[in-house]
Amino acid sequence: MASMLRLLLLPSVLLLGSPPASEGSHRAEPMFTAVTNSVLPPDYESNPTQLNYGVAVTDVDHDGDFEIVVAGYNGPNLVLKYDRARRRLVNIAVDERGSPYYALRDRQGNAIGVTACDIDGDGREEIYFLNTNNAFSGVATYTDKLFKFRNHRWEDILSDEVNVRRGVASRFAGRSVACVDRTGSGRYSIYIANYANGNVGPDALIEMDPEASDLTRGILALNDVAAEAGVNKYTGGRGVSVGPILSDSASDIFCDNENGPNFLFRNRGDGTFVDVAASVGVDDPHQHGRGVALADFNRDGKVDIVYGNWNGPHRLFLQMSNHGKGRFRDIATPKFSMPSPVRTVIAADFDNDQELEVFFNNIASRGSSINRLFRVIRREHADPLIEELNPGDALEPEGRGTGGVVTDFDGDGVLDLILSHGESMAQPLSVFRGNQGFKNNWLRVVPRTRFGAFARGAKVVLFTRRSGAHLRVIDGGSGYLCEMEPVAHFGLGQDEASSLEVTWPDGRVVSRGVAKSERNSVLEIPYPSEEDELPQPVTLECGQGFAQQENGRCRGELPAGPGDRESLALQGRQGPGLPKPRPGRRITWIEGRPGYQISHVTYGRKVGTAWGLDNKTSGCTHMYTLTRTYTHTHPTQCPPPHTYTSSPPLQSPSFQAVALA
Ligand SMILES: [Ca+2]
Ligand SMILES: [Ca+2]
Ligand SMILES: [Ca+2]
Ligand SMILES: [Ca+2]
Repeated sequence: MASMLRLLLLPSVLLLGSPPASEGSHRAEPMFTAVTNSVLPPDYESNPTQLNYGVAVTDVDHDGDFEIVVAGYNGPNLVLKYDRARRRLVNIAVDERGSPYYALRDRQGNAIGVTACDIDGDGREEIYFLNTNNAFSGVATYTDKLFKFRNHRWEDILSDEVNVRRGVASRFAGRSVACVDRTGSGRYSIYIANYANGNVGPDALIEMDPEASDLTRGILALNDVAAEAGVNKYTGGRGVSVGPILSDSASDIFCDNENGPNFLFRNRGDGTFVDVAASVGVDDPHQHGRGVALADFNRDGKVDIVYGNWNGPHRLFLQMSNHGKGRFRDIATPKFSMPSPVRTVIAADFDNDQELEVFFNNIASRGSSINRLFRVIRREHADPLIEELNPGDALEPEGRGTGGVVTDFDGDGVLDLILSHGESMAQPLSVFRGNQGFKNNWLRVVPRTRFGAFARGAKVVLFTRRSGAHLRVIDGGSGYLCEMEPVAHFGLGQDEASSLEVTWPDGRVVSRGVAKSERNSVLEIPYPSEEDELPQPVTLECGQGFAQQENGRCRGELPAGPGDRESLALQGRQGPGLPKPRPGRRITWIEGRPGYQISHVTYGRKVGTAWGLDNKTSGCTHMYTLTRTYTHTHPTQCPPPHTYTSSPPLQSPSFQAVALA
């Protein structure tokens, strides 16, 4: 039946793409093949035909492999584990009270949003389900659930006496939930995009109160810190995504909302936030946001935002720099932006060709609505090229799409796609395998927190021999109601990785080379220990366009071109008696390494926004983040960060270090 449908529908898609003849065969080749019937056949236990919503990927049974957690709305939540021997996804949250996963089923809850992260620092991710029982907005009749593994099973800690007493469990109807390490502690808070009814149900931010918790007994006292963090706003909450969007390392939060402007909460660096959506141009006040994803589409080291608006124009916001101030510009083409009943949006490299795809999962609520797939191709000196692809079986014209995730559950290095359906019709989950790019190189990077959990919100930059620097953010919540696998998945085409750099939300950085023997593998990157703090920089091959800096890290080595170049006088030179930068003062001084001076700063291409310089006198590494305000930080035993404001503002500078004669 499904294949029949496919045959009937495929021609219309080909027309829809109407590619030039020269590229036709390439683009028309279907990206995905449905493998539901072999991997997850519809049945009562593992793939019930029910209303499902959000999907998250985490390691539920703590064996090192990911499971797929599905929010069941009118049925149980599911925990799908890949059985390698049988090549099947199997629900381990079985309907047996003795099962350690039994509570996760929570049949009573009308779950829609789900996310996972380590909130107590025991190295294992907790799982949060947002329930919306009997409410579209305002107050619901059943609380959310926050499950922790303790006493050899998963238990809801929101119903612990201490948290009932504190009244912390959200009873508000909400939508997405996401994880944010707002202070860089390695312990995560849960951001809850509620759907307010007037002044009932502001967005919430729930985290552990360490003072009142008893970690040895697994008793976590929880607080809603939304007010102190500055995010307790009232809106029609929809999509949420977390990562260092404007900040260099700290986690910012983007929310695309309904019936009101979006929020872009910039982390002030201390775990409190300020909404800058309007000033950077992503408030989109007249549209109704749904799925969202973060990615760097033009490989300039700045995080871009892609999201869908409900039956409104979909956005692909590239982050620009405008006189040192973050600014976003929508580069969506008419085809890409074409309004649709969109739910989840996923940005990933499905064919490992180095270029990111964007997948729009639409819900066929009033008549057919195909899912759509685009490739965003990076170009030198121009905006990325956006071309429409054929999603193949993932077209699902009659699919009531409500959620979706990517993860490589079978470990072949090609991302798999899982789609959930529901709302207006009970439908089973669908599972898709990629058809393309099996000969391409890839690398998967899994950074860990200091506690050993997945480092959601961390930034991973992969330097390559030929295609520059590729950036990924470890997902803490995206799509719509969903959370992707906690992996930086890089497709490399025929290129090879040379080195990588991980930046944690607290600003810690690890740079390391990537050996030839590590090609096509999964690299675990632990949080650096104190001894690793100031390692002897190893010699890295940074790849084309990049050079290793004195501090061992790869940075863009060439200015973008004469047109972008602007000399900025840096008249000072290291030595006693030179003036220190002062707040409000233009940079006229910068520390350099003995034997070197910074001759000038040029506006140019950059990978990160920080450049490091060693000061041999103080033994401190000074990081200069040259944006409108620039931060001067000392990672070890040095004075705390100071912030200066430059005037006129700087943007995207690159240093040229010149040896003194
Ligand atoms: Ca597992
Ligand atoms: Ca935990
Ligand atoms: Ca691709
Ligand atoms: Ca796979």
